[in-house]
Amino acid sequence: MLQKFAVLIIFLPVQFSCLVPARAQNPSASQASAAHLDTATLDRYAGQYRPFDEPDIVYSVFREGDHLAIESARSPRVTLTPESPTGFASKEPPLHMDFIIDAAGKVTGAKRKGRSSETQLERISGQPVHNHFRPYSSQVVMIPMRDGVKLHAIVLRPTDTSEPLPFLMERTPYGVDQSDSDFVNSRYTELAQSGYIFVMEDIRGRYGSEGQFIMMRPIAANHDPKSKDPNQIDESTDTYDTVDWLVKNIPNNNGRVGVVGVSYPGFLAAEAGIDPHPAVKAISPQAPMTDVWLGDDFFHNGAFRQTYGYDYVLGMESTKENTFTKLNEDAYTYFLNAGSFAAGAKLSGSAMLSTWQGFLDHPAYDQYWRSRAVQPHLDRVTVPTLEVGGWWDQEDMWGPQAEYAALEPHDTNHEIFLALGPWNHGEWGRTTRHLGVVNFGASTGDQFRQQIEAPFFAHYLKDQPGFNLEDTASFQTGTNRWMRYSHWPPANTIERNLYLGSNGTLSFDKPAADDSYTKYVSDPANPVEYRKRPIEATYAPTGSGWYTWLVEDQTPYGKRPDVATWSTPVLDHDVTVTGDVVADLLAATSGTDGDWVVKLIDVYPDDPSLGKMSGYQLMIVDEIFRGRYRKSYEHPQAIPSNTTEEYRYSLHGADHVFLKGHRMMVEVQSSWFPLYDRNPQTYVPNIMTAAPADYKPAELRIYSGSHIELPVVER
Ligand code: PG9
Repeated sequence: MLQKFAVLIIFLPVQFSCLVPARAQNPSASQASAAHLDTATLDRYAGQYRPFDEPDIVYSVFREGDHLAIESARSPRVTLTPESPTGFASKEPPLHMDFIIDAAGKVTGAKRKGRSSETQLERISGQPVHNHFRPYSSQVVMIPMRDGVKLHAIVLRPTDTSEPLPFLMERTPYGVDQSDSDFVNSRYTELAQSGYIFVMEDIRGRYGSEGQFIMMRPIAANHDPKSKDPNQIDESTDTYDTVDWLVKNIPNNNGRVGVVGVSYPGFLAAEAGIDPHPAVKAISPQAPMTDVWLGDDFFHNGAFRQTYGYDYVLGMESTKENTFTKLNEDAYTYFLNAGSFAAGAKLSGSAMLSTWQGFLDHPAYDQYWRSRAVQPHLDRVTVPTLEVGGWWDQEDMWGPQAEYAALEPHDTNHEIFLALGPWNHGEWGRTTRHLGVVNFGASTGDQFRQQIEAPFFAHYLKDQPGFNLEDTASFQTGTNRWMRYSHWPPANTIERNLYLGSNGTLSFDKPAADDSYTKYVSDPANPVEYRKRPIEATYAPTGSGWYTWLVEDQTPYGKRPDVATWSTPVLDHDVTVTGDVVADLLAATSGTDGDWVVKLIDVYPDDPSLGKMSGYQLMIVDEIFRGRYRKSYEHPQAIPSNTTEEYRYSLHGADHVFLKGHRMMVEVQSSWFPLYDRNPQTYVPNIMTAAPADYKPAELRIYSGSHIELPVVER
């Protein structure tokens, strides 16, 4: 989670993510010229305003001398300088407010323009309400590790109490300098109100910390705290040494430490639970990247996430600090013209970066990736753990479910918990009812933080009552309600197969055994775009469709001749799918390698009263599989041409109700470009370095009997 902009959660509703790049200053704001307005004019604007589509966010505007100021319950005060009688602006964060005045001269609302979003606000009261941020003081420390390297951290403590408090720590590669009182109040609103000694630490080799950064540093064999062997340090030992130093050196602590983080910091939170320091009493890995070859950031089932690998590594390994601003052209064109990933990396003009080299040298699941995987180390419960994940997490959807699945069998004391919601990467940190255009009816992130996350840490770090989660909290989509389960996936489901029949039919009835098939031609010269073009850089400073691509309307893609589609009739009853969904394809290719992408889609009725959701095709679960790995992830093999093979793989968990009146749809395609690199469809030893002549069209056939395995809750 890149913290620098997290303080802008409320001001940047679309952009808040775990990794949001540094942005250029808004030129129109910096060029704004001040206008002088009298106090009576300024006072007219005072009041509360809220976005029409996000009623849980309430901004208060009030006069401060000859300026206006704006704040909300989760965002610090920003001074707005008058530019005109109705227009006000701030340079940093870039923000414009244009007030709307009706014919009677009454201020009725405002247009609010942030870095990359514009919102219409209605004025709901003439009385502003000030937020109540708890005051925190901060201290910078350098913490010695067992090998002598010192790590930079900021320690923040509430100044309004002298009681001994627990620590709540986030370790991060994304920089901690912005961690002040406003930051913790905005980012960790409920936890900051509760009161913790917050510790924000730069990991080894990043920002203010010494030592060398190694992306997803492999877990060392020896975690003996007395060892000083520089070859036996990892993020787990660095956490151990940090905790040891904190409890001994920061006064007035209660001897307990919690560790929290989203994404890379989520991976770091999980590492805090591997041979933990005895003071670590609770951890919450949130969207933790867990195995970047099997299912998280860099590969999924062996298919390489080219644009993500390119952008993220460039942003992280070019310098000690984030530089996420490259690639100004449509990534589809850039990577198509480049050819292979090796050619794309060369074209960038950057020196070869360590993890890029890792991609080139280790396309298969070898020791390089296995040594970075976390789940094999989760073979016992060491500390109460709250795993958190989003149904539409575009980066680390796999990790939280995989970590829970690894820990749960060892959970004899009821200390492993899971929260799953309708979120993209880190969205539970925001106040919003939406993901893209999909409205879930409530600010589910607020509900999670208030009812699950804050009580979890208060219970284990402060012995406070209020944490009542038995095991899993899941926000069920479709019905849009929170469910609680004693285990994930819950046991009360029946596995039912949804068959991909001939002529695009999709049915729970098994088709007669025959050799019918559906076919399409996949041409690497014209791969299926994974989201609307132009495809901006992952964390493009001007905004990017990356954050919401998994909830994008799939309608345009099904119209392509190289996307096969199956659909049920309109449902005459609700179908509830709760648990892991699996694709089982019986398929053949005329080539010798190939990718399979399977998507399970909820098709909304054509109904104008649904507004933007009329006829919408919403992906519920989806996944890719690289054919060469069908027998072994470590030892790829060519696919025999025109021969039926079975491809059975997980599309991951869902808790979704396909409502009566909707249709269920399945799509299969063989490219998802440029997020995933193109499969040449001719077997080559290393796709990363495939030559232009290796890329060939292939005919793909999906045979009768292919199906999706659904865990269905019977009516
Ligand atoms: N998804 C990012 C990441 C984590 C781990 C490895 C690579 C990338 C992140 O948001 O931190």
